[in-house]
Amino acid sequence: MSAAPYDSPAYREAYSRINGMVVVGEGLADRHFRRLAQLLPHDREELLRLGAMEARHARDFVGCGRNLGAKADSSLAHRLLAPLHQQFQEAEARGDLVSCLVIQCLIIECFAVAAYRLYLPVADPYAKPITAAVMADEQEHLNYGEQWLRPRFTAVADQVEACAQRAVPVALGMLEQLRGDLATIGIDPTELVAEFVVLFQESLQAIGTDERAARRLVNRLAARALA
Ligand code: PL3
Ligand code: FE2
Ligand code: FE2
Repeated sequence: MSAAPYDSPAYREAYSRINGMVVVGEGLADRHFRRLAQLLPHDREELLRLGAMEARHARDFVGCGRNLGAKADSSLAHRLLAPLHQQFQEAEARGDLVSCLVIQCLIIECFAVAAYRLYLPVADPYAKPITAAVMADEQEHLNYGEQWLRPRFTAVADQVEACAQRAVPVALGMLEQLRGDLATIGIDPTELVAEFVVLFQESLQAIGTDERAARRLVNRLAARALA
């Protein structure tokens, strides 16, 4: 997919909205990890460290926008990310730690890895190394969630599935509103959904879901976004 040139007004405008999504999403991830640090005192230090990485990602991506002369447009981002954040808060309020972990460490992190993977080949020379470094961090965040859930799989399987049913459509719904802007910066939105599906299925399998069940679940949840 061919992107508009980095220095064109069209690119800059689309970038400010996508960059807003990324910066607000990273800030939210920071808050979620700090909540998780409270909920899991045993892993407090590690979770605070992961949160601090998210805060740095937010700052680094602000720099990417600044480098292109694009100011992050966060109003759309706040609106689009609110439902997912709300699901996290509701889960926390009812003491559903498993859903908190699934929302942040599996769904949001799979989404981030998928997005940055597709952005990497079309990123400008300033953003490219930053994106590559961030991607490696996100993988670590994903791994944290997988490692927590895997040994407890039998006990948490139903909660994981119920959470995915609610949160994955909301996560993919955000992309609907970004399709045009993604295309303008060179990311095929349908490919992004497909990449997310692959990663999320892998995550479900990594925690113990059998392959057939994981494939059926993700395909069902992504059917609308892929149509
Ligand atoms: C987890 O660490 C952070 C979650 C961030 C959410 C990312 C939203 C991505 C939307 C599509 C962005 C394409 C990538 C462009 C990068 C400037
Ligand atoms: Fe991040
Ligand atoms: Fe992350």
